[in-house]
Amino acid sequence: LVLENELRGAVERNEILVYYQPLIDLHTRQVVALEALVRWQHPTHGLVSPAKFIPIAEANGLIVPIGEWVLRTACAQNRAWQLAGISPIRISVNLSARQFEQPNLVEVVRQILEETGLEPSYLELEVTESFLMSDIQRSVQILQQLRELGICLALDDFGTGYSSLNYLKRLPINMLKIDRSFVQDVTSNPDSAAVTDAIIALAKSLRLNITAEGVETQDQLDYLQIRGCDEGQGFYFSRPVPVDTITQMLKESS
Ligand code: G
Ligand code: G
Ligand code: MN
Ligand code: NA
Repeated sequence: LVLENELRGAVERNEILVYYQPLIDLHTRQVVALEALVRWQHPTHGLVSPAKFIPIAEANGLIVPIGEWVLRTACAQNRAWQLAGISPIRISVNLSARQFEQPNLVEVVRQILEETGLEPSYLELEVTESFLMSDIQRSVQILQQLRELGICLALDDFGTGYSSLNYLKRLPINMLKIDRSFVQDVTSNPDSAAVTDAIIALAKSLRLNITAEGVETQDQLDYLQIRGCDEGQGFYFSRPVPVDTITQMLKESS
């Protein structure tokens, strides 16, 4: 409860930060995208994980202004990197169910793109099956409108939700992100390997790009690369890091 009260105003007090984690093209080994991951720099508790405060913010609606702030910050930062001469990459931002329910979501995204001057193809939004499936007809409509802005859409945590394949083929998305629970033991658990193989095959037959999350070892990377995964993300490459650290990494590889 204390945390909840303190979360109100955390944005205004500049306590909310965006960390960035690279996504690597497994064919070229270049950084092709960054996922924006929010953090709360609490004055006494230190760095609070989103796993702790996002559920609170979801429950009381604060996720809407916080999520919008993260989106604006990430788009503005990506534009700033491009202006600084860094090779253009996508910025990927997580959307919460509450944001997706807002009637003005598409307009907010359009406005942020306009305001920051970021070319839409360099923005990706991550959505999850669970909140799309509650009203599939509306979801398809909203996703279509977002696609028409020219941005990319990724289905996050794929394999953990309840999506029927019949729904999946109707979703106008570009990318599937294999949940890290499968990647974690893909080289030791035949069931995880089977699910991972099936998701990759599914993505290919639907002509979707495929990212593996939670890559932590060379063996996992080798497995995913041989199976034809397009992109990888995980501690093997880099943890989520503060903006100054990622800026340095991008400059060194540009
Ligand atoms: O960065 P970390 O692994 O601690 O994130 C934990 C969870 O918080 C993940 O499920 C991630 O998707 C979620 N998360 C991180 N940043 C954001 C954000 O800006 N918005 C939303 N809705 N979720 C986020
Ligand atoms: O739900 P979502 O996929 O957005 O979650 C992203 C979260 O996954 C972030 O909190 C990030 O810290 C975490 N993460 C990223 N890479 C790895 C990894 O290699 N291993 C583990 N355990 N977590 C990771
Ligand atoms: Mn994500
Ligand atoms: Na995920």
